[in-house]
Amino acid sequence: MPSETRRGVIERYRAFLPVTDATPVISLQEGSTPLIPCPALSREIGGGFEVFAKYEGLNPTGSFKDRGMTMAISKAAEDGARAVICASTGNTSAAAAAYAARAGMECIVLLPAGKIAKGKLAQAFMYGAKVVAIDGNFDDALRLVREIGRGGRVAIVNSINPHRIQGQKTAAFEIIEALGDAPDLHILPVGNAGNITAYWLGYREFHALGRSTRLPRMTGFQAAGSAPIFHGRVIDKPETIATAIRIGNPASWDEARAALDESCGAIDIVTDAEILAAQRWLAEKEGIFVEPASAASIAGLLKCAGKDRCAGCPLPELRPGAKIVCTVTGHGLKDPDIVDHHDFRALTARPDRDEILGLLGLDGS
Ligand code: AN7
Repeated sequence: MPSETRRGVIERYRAFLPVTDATPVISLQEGSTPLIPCPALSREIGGGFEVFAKYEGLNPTGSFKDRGMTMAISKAAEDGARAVICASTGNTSAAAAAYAARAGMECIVLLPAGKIAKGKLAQAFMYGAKVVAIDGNFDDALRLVREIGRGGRVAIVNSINPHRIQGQKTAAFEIIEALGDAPDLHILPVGNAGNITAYWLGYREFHALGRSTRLPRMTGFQAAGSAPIFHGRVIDKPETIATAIRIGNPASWDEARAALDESCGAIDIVTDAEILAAQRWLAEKEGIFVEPASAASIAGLLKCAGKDRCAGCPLPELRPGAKIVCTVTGHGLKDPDIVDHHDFRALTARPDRDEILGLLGLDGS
């Protein structure tokens, strides 16, 4: 890849971000992730649409959170912060811990006990964060972080920190540059709703500058058991197998609502079963392994293309040839325990050639 792109989102998009010469750039060369054409998925949904996956799992810590975290930690460093804190369902804490390590800062993460995927927990520990597991969910953890951050001794790096949204909007810039225009439809999973907010900001900024001719319709999918925006009310006990989006009271609720309304988009839900099926489908048919929360966008697209369309579904209104981008937010290796929920079984054999060939039905060939 040309060095032009692989240099981190702050350097790549400096002119569009609130940084100055006085901002120390804390980067792990995040961003510039591939926008992968998905021919099998395009065929599956029909309509002559062209589907792409923005594979954010290829960021340095394996999720889209690195885009916002390079900004949040760089600005914290500029402000002289020595320590940062965040609540997280896993990926934010992994990114915060990594970028804080790089900046020589202390990092404190508040996590819902027992509800963090193993890979993400490993990251928080390995990058040297102080991990506090609380008996509560993400929403409880975020409330506590707001209270602790108020003291001013530690900088909050959750997406209530506006620098996070600024960094994350760069994904929309990259998509416009890769396609030569904005897509017609953008689909993504929604948890705390920072990412849908950030994409909409990025799309609007490039559109206003004449870098794209259109604005995409933003469509979000929440897990059925954790769908506050879809239902229009706080969910006290959110549940879903997609622990990354196990959130009942999103911080960027109003902004997400605005993105949905302004873009003539839609918000809908997918069940855990649909999420798991989509996760496996994408891996088997396109060779793209994503974590369960990320598969919510794919599950959502498959749902829209079926008979069970969401209310206000944009798909039927798209012209043939329309481009659809699904953000797949995190790498599949983040959550290795998920395989227990898929019915996988290895074939077993003695170390014997003929037995193995027989088992595979390749004997006699
Ligand atoms: C893989 O890490 O909220 O709607 O604390 O990890 O911007 O919250 C993670 C969210 C989608 C939802 N996909 O994005 C956290 C956290 C993955 C995620 C989302 C998350 P937002």
